[in-house]
Amino acid sequence: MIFIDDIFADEVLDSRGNPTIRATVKLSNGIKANAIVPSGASTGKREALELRDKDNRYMGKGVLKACSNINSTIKDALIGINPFDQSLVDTIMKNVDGTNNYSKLGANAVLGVSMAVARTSAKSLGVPLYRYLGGCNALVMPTPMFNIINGGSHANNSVDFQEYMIMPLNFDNFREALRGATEVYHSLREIITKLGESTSLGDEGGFAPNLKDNEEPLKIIMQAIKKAGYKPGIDMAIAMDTASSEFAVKGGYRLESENRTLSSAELVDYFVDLCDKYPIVSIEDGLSEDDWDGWKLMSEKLGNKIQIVGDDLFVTNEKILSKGIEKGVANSILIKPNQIGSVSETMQTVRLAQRNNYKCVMSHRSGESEDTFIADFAVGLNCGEIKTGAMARSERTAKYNRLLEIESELNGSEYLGKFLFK
Ligand code: 2PG
Ligand code: MG
Repeated sequence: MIFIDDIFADEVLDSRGNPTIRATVKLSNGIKANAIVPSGASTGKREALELRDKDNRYMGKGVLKACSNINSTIKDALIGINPFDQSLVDTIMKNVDGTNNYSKLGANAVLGVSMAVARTSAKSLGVPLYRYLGGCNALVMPTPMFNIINGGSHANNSVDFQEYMIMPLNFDNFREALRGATEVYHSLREIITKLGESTSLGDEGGFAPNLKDNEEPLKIIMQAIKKAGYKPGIDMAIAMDTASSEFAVKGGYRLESENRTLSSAELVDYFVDLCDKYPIVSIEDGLSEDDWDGWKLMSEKLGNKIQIVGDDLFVTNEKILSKGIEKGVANSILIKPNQIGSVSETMQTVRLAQRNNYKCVMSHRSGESEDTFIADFAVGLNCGEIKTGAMARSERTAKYNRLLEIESELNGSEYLGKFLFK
């Protein structure tokens, strides 16, 4: 029987120049693979704990303790274990940690090993990772949400909302969808240049110009879609992640660029108005993670028209998602493996969502690396949607390029774009 023979972690860098973990797993048959863990900036407060050293190295952001947890405790617990039993591997780590948010070992340590075990197992069987994770049912190429204007905590511009994204809909396959959306991105650069604004990029590869309010990005995206020769709402739709927990203040939401503070009902009305004016098909984190009443209101007003996606709200957590389902809050969930801490728990949350007709959007973090695990994960779980930044900066394009590779491997793959928002 093949078993886990060795595990090793080292500290490497992410796309923001912050330290992160690269975990390597070696099996008894000599096969070895690794995984690099991502890291968020606008994190939800109920996410599993990311263990940082908090000492004088790297402004406190070192991950040597988490690496040492892998190199000692986790390694001792997993040596000799069957790597093909992902759920057993993840359960062992959960039990060794013993807390409900991985505050002992660090969710970054646990996820690194969890992903590396899956990748090494796939390699050992000689099957692609998406096939290992999803079996022969893994066939759906996700429709991407390309984040082409960055604001909020991902840029130092004037825009309060964090992400303005485009979703290519009227395309036959992923490759063509990527081409169309990339043409829009380049058109947008020209428009921003003409405005005399900066075309420098934010953390996720979208442009980060200073614009006069939070609606202006939508106006220039509409121009860019048309300039590239596409029809807004038909070929290209718009999605947003306002990341509203980031600008929630006591009793409301502070929109600095508009110099006004809105109540949650007013913010929902603002979204209703934007949805009337623009082809918006999805809004993520429209309200803050603690504003369940606001979420309920937004779900009532917009839930049968667009995707209402919970990110900071659900933090990929099965229990919190259950509460949302019970209360009729949101209709979609963002899936970020490092919010919950392991491959198996991520899959469990996706299963619960899919059983209850909540759409699943597989997602990167704003701090990323060359690791492409989420591309395979999105296909493996037939998520149907993925959000992994702009079509620029290698840590983002790595995922899109991996999806191109997957699409050319798959026979009879489905690209959901055409059917998602009918
Ligand atoms: C989000 C993510 C990814 P972060 O809010 O959805 O875009 O950002 O990783 O900073 O939480
Ligand atoms: Mg988000």
